[in-house]
Amino acid sequence: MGSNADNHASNAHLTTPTPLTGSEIVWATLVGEGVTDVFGYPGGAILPVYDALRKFPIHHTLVRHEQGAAHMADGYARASGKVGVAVATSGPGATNLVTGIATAMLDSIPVVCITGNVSSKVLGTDAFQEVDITGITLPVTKHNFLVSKTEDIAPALRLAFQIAQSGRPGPVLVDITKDAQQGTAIFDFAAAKPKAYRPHPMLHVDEAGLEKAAELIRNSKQPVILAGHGISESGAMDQVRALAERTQIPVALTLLGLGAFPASHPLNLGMMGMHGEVWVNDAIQNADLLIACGMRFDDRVTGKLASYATKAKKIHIEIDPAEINKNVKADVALVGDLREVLEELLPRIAGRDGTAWLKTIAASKGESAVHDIKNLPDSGHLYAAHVVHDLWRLTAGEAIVVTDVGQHQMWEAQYFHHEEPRSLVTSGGLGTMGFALPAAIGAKTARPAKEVWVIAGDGGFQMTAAELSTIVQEGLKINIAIINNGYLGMVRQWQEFFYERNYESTPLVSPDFVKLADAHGIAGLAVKTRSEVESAVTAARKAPGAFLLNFMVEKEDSVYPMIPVGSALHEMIRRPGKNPLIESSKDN
Ligand SMILES: Cc1cc2nc3c(=O)[nH]c(=O)nc-3n(C[C@H](O)[C@H](O)[C@H](O)COP(=O)(O)OP(=O)(O)OC[C@H]3O[C@@H](n4cnc5c(N)ncnc54)[C@H](O)[C@@H]3O)c2cc1C
Ligand SMILES: Cc1ncc(C[n+]2csc(CCOP(=O)(O)OP(=O)(O)O)c2C)c(N)n1
Ligand SMILES: [Mg+2]
Repeated sequence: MGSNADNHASNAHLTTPTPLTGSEIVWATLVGEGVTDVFGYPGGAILPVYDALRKFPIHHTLVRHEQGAAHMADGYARASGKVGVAVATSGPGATNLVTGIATAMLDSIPVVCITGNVSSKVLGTDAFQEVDITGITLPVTKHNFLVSKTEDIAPALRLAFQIAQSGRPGPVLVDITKDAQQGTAIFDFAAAKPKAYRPHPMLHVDEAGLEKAAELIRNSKQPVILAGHGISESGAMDQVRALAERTQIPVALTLLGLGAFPASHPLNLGMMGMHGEVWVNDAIQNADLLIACGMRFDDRVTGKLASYATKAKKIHIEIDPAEINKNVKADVALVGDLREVLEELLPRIAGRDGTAWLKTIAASKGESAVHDIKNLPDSGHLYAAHVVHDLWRLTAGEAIVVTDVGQHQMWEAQYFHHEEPRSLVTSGGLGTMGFALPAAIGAKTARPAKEVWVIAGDGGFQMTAAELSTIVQEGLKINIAIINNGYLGMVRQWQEFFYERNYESTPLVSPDFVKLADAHGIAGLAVKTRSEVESAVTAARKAPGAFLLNFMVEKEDSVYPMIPVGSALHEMIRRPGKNPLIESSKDN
């Protein structure tokens, strides 16, 4: 643990050009960029940087595995909107970051990773713990740098922060050789400022495009807004809401869009895609206009492209020109920052009557809700849906939920209703198991006043469970819900549906998670019945420190509905049988 807030010497460096070592320049630049927290793990090639940390007001969280550092920086960024920072040594330290960097890349998260490397004189000689980490991370970073001169450190780091946050956000890696860390140069923070960010030449919205979009909206009878992750990244929540309310157009959300438009809003339809609600996907398939706001038509969202929303014109509002016409052809592309584009579009849009279309959707909703299991009377079985639903009821409006990847992630998306942006932290694009526990540490560090819940599967939790020690060392109040179904559940579900129930390598033996927590000094409870859920959640919330709940849920439950890979959006697998699995949307 290293909190160096009582050292004041550093800030003066920001205004007066001063000779500093490369290591000091690293921290002085981070201070100048407003960084207060970093997540990392030391080693020989980054040791000069660690040695200089005590002089700067930056808190360092010591992780248990560098993958954790990258996920923590990522969770920090997702929960706060700020840049997350991870630090690691050369060789294995750097390669351990890679999964976390790729996770941030796929979901466009601004993260800066700083790695040490061997001295520039021995670069390329297979020196001890030398890897070409800029080469390795080239395809999973937005940009990366190999810095071998002390005077280049500050400009590279400042540029890294600019690149990570500008346009479509993403991870940037700065690899600094040991001799550059040890050398001395004049540190001039102001002079190291990157040139003003020049948006991509295509980043402009032309009058004609705006007019065409307004006309399509005016003439549409069955429009749907597709709300994505770009809404929270752009801060366009108010503009999207204004668009929906003025035009009475219903809003379907991607997994990463959840929270960007309030779940309780009457125009909110719910999640679209592979495990989205049936009425949402049906509305998209029957739409005559889709207005895509900061979403990239992922294959989990579109299903089979050839039969995706064939009757609909598409307006695509998106900051990255590479996303336009990548998966789905746009009739109108408005390339730019979503909030800015909507601010230009909104004055051109008048009110319209959406009653008929909203009625049609409401009619399809009644019988096809996914809110089935939670409406069942208590049969003595504990379903994950019960757990997530109770968690939502008890923490509504308070909690940031950080999920892992698998069935529990989808049940969270279906049964936890997010009202605010940045209240769901989840790995969508890479779908990285092991993400939740470390990402929650990042989220709690960024927003200490918020209640933070991890919802993880028994499989994914074990991938990064070592970070329980980090929680204890940092004294963080994080609540952990393990949805323990004894399986790599999502893979088991695919085996059930598509591989004749051949449960090869998916049954999973786990430790007693409550005892594991206890060994770390973390309190916990096992929960086996539905009637215990509420009191257990309340106990966890009331406990002063971290708390782990091991929910022993039904082993072979599946996530419904589901679009099989390669099928169209309307070809969903529905929950089999009728009673007692009643499907109704009454209890939401
Ligand atoms: C097991 C599993 C199941 C899944 N099932 C589903 C499912 O059923 N439904 C579902 O929706 N997803 C599902 N996903 C997630 C899915 O894989 C994608 O991650 C998700 O759909 C992407 O959502 P998005 O396009 O909103 O976000 P991103 O992939 O983050 O894309 C955001 C887009 O917004 C753009 N953008 C960023 N900033 C701005 C800005 N300022 N202005 C304008 N544009 C901006 C970016 O360039 C990018 O194109 C699943 C994932 C897993 C692991
Ligand atoms: C690092 C990694 N390895 C493999 C996978 C493939 N995978 C996706 S979901 C899943 C099962 C997850 O099991 P568990 O954590 O128990 O969650 P559950 O689905 O049971 O809720 C697997 C293996 C993955 N997403 N990430
Ligand atoms: Mg499991």
